[in-house]
Amino acid sequence: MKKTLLSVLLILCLIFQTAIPVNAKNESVTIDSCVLTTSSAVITGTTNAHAVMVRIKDDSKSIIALQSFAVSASGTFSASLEDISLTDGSAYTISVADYEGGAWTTTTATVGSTPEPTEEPTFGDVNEDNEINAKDVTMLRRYLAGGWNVEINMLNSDVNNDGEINAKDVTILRRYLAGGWGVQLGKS
Ligand SMILES: [Ca+2]
Ligand SMILES: [Ca+2]
Repeated sequence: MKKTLLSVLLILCLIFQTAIPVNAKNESVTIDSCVLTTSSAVITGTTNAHAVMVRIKDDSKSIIALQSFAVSASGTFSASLEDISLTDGSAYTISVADYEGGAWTTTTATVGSTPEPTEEPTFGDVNEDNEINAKDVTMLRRYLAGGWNVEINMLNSDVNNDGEINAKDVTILRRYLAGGWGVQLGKS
């Protein structure tokens, strides 16, 4: 009788040992960030799951993308979806779940919500043609003379970067173009 009980216990133990990994699904998922552009999406997050399913839906609930991604050993994922078509300025519903099943973790993200990196000014390129030459001096002089309909790049035209556009900037730009020794654009 005792032997039977022991074997039953042993069998139960074996069942639980093998059963635990099988039942260890439906892990919860945390979405840490979503960056959407008009052609791509990068979704990062953390989970104990081995893999995740990522779904993107538009505002009419149509599925735009559905793709699985592996989770790293440290429990993070970075899902990068390429060649998708998203509308600039529109909001999308991003859902991520354990690949083996379970509830979706959902968030919304807007295309283009991340600001573009600000461009460094090209000091001296008054007319924004990507060259610094005599034309820029002419444009700057016309602008300072109050020339009608003169459009200049204000950041680039402050040649000595002192916050003002005036005759000093013309002088420095001319010196620079003449190959003046020690003339640096963007420095007063
Ligand atoms: Ca120019
Ligand atoms: Ca200046």
